[in-house]
Amino acid sequence: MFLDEATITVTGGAGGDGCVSWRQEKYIAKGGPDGGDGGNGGAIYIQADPNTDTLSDFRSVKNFKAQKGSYGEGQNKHGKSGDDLLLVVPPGTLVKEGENIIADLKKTGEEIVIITGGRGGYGNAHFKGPTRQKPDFAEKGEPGGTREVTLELKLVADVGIIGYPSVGKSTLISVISAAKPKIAAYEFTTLVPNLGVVTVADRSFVVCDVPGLIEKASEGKGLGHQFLKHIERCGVLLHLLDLSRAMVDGSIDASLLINDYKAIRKELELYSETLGAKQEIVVLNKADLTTDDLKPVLDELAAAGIQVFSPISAAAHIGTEDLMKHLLPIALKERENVPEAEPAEVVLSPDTDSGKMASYKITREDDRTIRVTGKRIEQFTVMTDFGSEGAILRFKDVLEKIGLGKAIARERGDSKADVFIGNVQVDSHI
Ligand SMILES: Nc1nc2c(ncn2[C@@H]2O[C@H](COP(=O)(O)OP(=O)(O)OP(=O)(O)O)[C@@H](O)[C@H]2O)c(=O)[nH]1
Ligand SMILES: [Mg+2]
Repeated sequence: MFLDEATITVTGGAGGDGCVSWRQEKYIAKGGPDGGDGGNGGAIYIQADPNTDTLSDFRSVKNFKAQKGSYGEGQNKHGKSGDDLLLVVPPGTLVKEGENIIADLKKTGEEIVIITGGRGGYGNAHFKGPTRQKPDFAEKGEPGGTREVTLELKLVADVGIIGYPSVGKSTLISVISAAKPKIAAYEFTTLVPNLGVVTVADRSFVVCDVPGLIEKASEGKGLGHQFLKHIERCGVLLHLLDLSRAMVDGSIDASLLINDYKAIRKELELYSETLGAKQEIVVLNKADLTTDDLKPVLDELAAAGIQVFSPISAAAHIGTEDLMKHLLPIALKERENVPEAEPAEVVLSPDTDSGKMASYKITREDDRTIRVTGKRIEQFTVMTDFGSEGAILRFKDVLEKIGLGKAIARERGDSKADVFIGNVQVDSHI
């Protein structure tokens, strides 16, 4: 198994600012307040999508921001909400924050709201009431939150390359993918499986090259045995036959290829029913070693029930591209045989904060700093426009109502400590 990983930063769209505006009325300089609310900022979703194969897109672009909400305007016009942003990942992707798993997006369509957008600020029309006829302030839009998350995907190989030692399995994977395995003319060069990602057009599939198999591999002989369980999970097998193993005194003895093929098949079938039943594509490698017409050889193989897709030369890059084009749809189709997707679900991380204004915590961080935390009170504070007298009065009113003003005063005593609500310093406004 191969781990694909990417760390990204997601930022919700900021809410748009509310608007301060007055109705235009005949003969009245300043009509009633008609400033509209700002639009909410866009959220970011992460969704499992079977049309994506790896996390490689997230290695080039790492910062994602949803759209901002628009400003409110006069005549009670509310700002437009920012567009949400959808990030698609292959099914099976884990979303983690540090070591915590926040979502396991197993099935097609499963999604998580990874960050919400900021709320749009209220316009001054919102604040009109019996005690406030002419509210001359509006809220600022709430900034979108930011989170750093890690995406993690265990890649199961779609295609397993099998065959005798030295048939060119590692050479092939090195040609079709960025994998850099050891390649040598002696047997059992490969000691552990190599994985590579093959990209054809805009899709990818994962290929696994395992140590060579030999007779009695199913009983543990050679090295291949312990890796048969890896290829048991592949969607399709790519069975490599090696022309050089059938060359006797310059001519090709097809019966030797048939023997090789059957010997490997026998081991697969003995190892497990699953492996024996797996779809298989047979290719004949090292075709560059002869200029002879290979048709009679292929015919003889076909007569023995072995359909060779094509002769290739991994080392000379002959036929490898066509082989990959042929494999792509088969590999993708096999993925569908993974159990059918259940209806989409939304996974949300638990929220420990009740979201009420009065749900807050006061922490004395050190002699000089007191910090108030709480989702709603922090949101309210960051949205307050401290440049406006009216907004500051409203801020003080709210603190009074929930008893926070007194609670801060108690904690602060005579200390003159700086007071923050979230990250906003507020001691000059309380
Ligand atoms: N002429 C020729 N030689 C090839 C071709 N492909 C691989 N070889 C050679 O065959 C030898 C074995 O290649 P590997 O890719 O290491 O074979 P392998 O199947 O991975 O071998 P093990 O890991 O030992 O099972 C090397 O010397 C390669 O250069 C080919 O298409 N033509
Ligand atoms: Mg090898």
